[in-house]
Amino acid sequence: MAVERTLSIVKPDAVAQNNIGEIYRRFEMAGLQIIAARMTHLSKAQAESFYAVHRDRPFFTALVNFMMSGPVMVQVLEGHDAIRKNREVMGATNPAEAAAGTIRHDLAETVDANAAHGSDSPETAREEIAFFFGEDDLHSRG
Ligand code: IDP
Repeated sequence: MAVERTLSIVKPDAVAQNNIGEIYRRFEMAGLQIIAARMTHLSKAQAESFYAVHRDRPFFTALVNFMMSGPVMVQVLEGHDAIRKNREVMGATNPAEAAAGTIRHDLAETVDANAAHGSDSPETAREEIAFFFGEDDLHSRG
């Protein structure tokens, strides 16, 4: 499996609960390297644009409001099979359905506030990384 990069977000609920370090530890334990990271507070326009693919879904307004409700950590994770591996470490979208030991099972309670985001395909990963970072921000260590 190729070395991939994926965009990860520690969402406002997990930042508010002081879980940044716990989530970063889980990424690193899974063999994912953090090659870029920044704390930011999304504007409404940014949150709407980032989740534009969901704009016609019934939960879109709630999702946007939640994502702009507090600061988030955005990071690029790199590693073998990084996109799938990150989603495995995060667990299912709904914490109630997430496997024990995953971020969403252990650190989140509702599908609205589910602790973490991870890109779902190589194409999405490229777009989402470019949404937050330039090439010069990425510090790949091989
Ligand atoms: P993912 O984050 O696991 O990739 P997506 O289907 O891309 O899941 O949905 C994006 C985000 O929208 C989810 O992480 C979750 O916070 C929110 N979401 C998805 N489905 C629902 C729902 O049925 N109700 C409320 N929020 C939802």
